[in-house]
Amino acid sequence: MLTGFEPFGGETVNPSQVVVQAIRDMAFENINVVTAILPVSRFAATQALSAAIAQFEPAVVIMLGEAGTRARISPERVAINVDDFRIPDNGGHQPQNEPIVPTGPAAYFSTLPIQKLVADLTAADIPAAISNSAGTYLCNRVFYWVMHLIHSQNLPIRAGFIHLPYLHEQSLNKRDCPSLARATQIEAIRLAILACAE
Ligand code: PCA
Repeated sequence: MLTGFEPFGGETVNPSQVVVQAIRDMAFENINVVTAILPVSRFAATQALSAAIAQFEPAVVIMLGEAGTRARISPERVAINVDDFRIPDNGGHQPQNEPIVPTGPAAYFSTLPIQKLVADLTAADIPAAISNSAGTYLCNRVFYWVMHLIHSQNLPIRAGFIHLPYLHEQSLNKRDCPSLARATQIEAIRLAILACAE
C-alpha cells in the first residue's frame, strides 16, 4: 500500500500525491499496489489510514509526504510520539507538544529496508539519504500511527515513511530551493516498491 498527501502550506501540488497517482496507473509484476491520498488533517489522516489498512490488509505500507527543504529522497528512520505543528493543518488543527498516542512508546523505527532503499536509488543515480527526523507534523504523525497500530495489534506488516523534495515546479518561485524532477521522483518510488517487495 502506497499513500501520499494532498497539498498543504500554500502549495497547489504535493509531490507525494503526484507520485502516488503515477504509480497507481503502473503495472507491477507479482505486486498488487493499492494507493490512498490522505488529507493533511490531524484526525482525518489517521482515520483514513486505519480504514485503508483494515480494508486492504497490506503486507507493506509505504507512506510518502513532501519535505520541501530536502534535496534528496529521504527514507525516514524513526517516528516519534509527538504532535507539534509548526503551521496549522488543512483542518485548522495546530497541536503543540501533544503525544500522538498518550500510552504509546516514545518512538518506533521504520521496518522498511532503508539502507537498501538508499543504495538502490543511489545506484540508479537518484539522490537519496536516510533522514533521522520526520518532523513533528502530519508525516511523522501518520508514520507513528501506523507503526503503533502494527505493534499494538501484532500485524504482519512492514511499514515506513519516505519524504520527497519539492517538484521543480514548486521550487521555481523560491530562492535557492532544492527540488527533483517529477519523473525522477516517480522512478525513485517505483524502485522503492521493488526493493521492499524483495
Ligand atoms: N508533508 C507534511 C505533511 C504532509 C506532507 O506531504 C509533513 O512533512 O509532515
